[in-house]
Amino acid sequence: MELSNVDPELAKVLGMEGKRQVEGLELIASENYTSEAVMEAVGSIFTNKYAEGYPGKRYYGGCINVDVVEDLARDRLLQLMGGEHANVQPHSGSVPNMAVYMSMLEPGDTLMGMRLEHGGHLTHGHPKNFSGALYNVVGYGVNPDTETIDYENVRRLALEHRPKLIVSGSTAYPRLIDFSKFREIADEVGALHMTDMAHISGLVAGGSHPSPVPHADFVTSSTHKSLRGPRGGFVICKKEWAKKIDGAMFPGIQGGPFMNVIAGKAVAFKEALQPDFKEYSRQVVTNAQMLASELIRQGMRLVSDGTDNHLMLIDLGPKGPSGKKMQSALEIAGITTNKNTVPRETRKAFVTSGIRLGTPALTTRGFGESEMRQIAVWIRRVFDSSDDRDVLRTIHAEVADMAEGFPVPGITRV
Ligand code: DSN
Repeated sequence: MELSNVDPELAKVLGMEGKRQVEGLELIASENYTSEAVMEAVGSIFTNKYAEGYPGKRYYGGCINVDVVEDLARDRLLQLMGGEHANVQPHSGSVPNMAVYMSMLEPGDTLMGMRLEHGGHLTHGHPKNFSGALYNVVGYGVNPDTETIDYENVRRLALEHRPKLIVSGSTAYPRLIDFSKFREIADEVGALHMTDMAHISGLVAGGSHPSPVPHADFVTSSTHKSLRGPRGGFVICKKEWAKKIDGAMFPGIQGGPFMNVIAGKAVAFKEALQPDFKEYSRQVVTNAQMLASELIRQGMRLVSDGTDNHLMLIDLGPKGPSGKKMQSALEIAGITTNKNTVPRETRKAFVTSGIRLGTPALTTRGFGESEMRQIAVWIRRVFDSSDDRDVLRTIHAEVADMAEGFPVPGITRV
């Protein structure tokens, strides 16, 4: 391997990361394993090419091949998701959100989005994010009893504050989102509607979650979560906004696109168009629902009492270990998760009272319902013994034993 000749130090860490990914259980709801074909494209010579601009209209020569790549990615994305225009250049999931805001809003305009502690994203108006700093943000949340989106309250807030743009979508919401209701509310108050479907884009692609595309003026997403592509983002919009969105992305926000990553996106979109991706997305949801019901059977409390999608939030309660503590105990046990705020959070955002779990990555490895039952048992044991390193190490050995039977794409040797 050339890398170990050139940089043995880096090669060593890469090997250790391979071992971690193979031996552990990846339950971070926003992570996944790309296919070898996606990694091949991302690691290809397309990384050598500058291509500022868009296919047929570049600021550099020599773009004959990368134009084909970007057209493939855009066409496949529209074939997969529907919609009228796609931009596949965003380096991440935050960038398309910024592009929509920059092209549709003036600083000081009113933006409505879901509050972070109720499941929204930083870019939906958090005060420490550019979105909260530049715009007048009105946050909506979940009903405290049902812990599901209170659409009547969203409507009331929209009528009161008259936002120019309403954002639907979330990063930690375990239930289906009714995008048609957001459309109705946006139309009632004369607002634009943007859906950030980053978490569920793979489920939408596979037909396991209703699509926001018919109901939103703009649909944004990252590509590396349930959609199983390389790290990056995209935006789909109506034709009337295409020029503004493309201009906001480049030259407004970004410079040269990562053509190697766009090549990886093209491959991932092709993979998501195959019939087995539908089966994959169904299994992600089946696994999540099994894990959720088994956790409840083990006596854990889940926000909204379950899940309709790929993720769930364990509410550890004010007396249990904090999210921070539970995350690190689970990590010692070989289970990777992230701490997360819960709707009635009493602790700080870096501590939290919740743990977020998701099944896209394990489903890619071939985990099914019987493994989910066992994982629920381990999580309960970690919860009960979060200070007992012996118990955590014992669980780690059991976890590694199970994980060994499920290969990770692209890792043949550890
Ligand atoms: N950081 C991502 C997540 O984990 O959900 C959101 O962009």
